[in-house]
Amino acid sequence: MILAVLSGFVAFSLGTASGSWVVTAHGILGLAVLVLTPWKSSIARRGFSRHGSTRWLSAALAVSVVITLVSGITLITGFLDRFGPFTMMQIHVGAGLTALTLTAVHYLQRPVTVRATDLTRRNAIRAASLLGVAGLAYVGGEWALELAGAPGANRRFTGSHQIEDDELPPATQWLNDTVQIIDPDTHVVASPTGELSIDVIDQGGDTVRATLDCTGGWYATREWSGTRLDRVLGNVSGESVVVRSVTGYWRRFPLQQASELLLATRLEGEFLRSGNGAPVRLVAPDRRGFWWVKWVDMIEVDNRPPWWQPPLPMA
Ligand SMILES: Nc1nc2c(c(=O)[nH]1)N[C@H]1C(S)=C(S)[C@@H](COP(=O)(O)O)O[C@H]1N2
Ligand SMILES: [Mo]
Repeated sequence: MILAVLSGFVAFSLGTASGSWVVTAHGILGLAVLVLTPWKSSIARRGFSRHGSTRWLSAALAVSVVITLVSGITLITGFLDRFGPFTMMQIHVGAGLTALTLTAVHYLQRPVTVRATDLTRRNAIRAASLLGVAGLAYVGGEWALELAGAPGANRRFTGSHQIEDDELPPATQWLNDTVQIIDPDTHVVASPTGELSIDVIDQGGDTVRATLDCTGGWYATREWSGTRLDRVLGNVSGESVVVRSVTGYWRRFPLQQASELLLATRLEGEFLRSGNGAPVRLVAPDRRGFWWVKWVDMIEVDNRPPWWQPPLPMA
């Protein structure tokens, strides 16, 4: 289960197809937890009648594991993207993290000591067959989705479903940022080469086709245009570049990657809408949506390493 959470975290941060095996591994580990459920629940039923004080904790753990599994499977099938105010991915991640926390508490209350005799050949074979069964279930599931024509059958390797070509990417905030309404005529972006007007960025003549893939579970491949980031940096030296939003939201990138990043003023040739980051947003190909800083107002280069930031945005 710990492995399932770890692989889930990696899958969440992932943007390139080379790491898609992590997502597959996450699916197989999740199914392994599912295969173990009937067996574990009979142990739990006995435990439940014996220990009065920690029963509710165990019950909450069981509920969060079930919600994690059900939402995970729902994500894969793609039949339902939301439940109430939450996206299915938010439910899956939230329940998964709750299950992890409750497992830690459960373990502290009833520690299980691993004995040398547990590491037998027999148990190794058991673990291998468990993963085998889960792997077969995964492959079988993929086939079933294909046959049933489920929306989940053509999801991206990240698990995200596609936004229709004629629709704008849905205005999406990371935690509690709010859409900014900014006057493009007076807005400037502070950069190492001075203050840049939106007009100048708009006339950069650079265009990229890139996939915006939100951890919320959707993606959209679109054409973005504006000015490549390296062009506005001149020959400044340093280790990393920070791209900041008027809201305070920011992300740090390796300076050598500046030529792959785009300051975009347009989406499919049209000026951006406020919800999508107007008048200027970052386009970060092969990175998950949370790297695509909207409403950019500042670009700074310094000597800190690129990893000098929270792994996921904090604001
Ligand atoms: N300033 C700022 N930029 C942001 C965000 C945010 O909350 N604030 N959300 C990010 C996330 S999580 C995603 S998926 C994309 C969504 O882009 P869109 O709203 O154009 O679809 O913007 C990113 N850029
Ligand atoms: Mo996102």
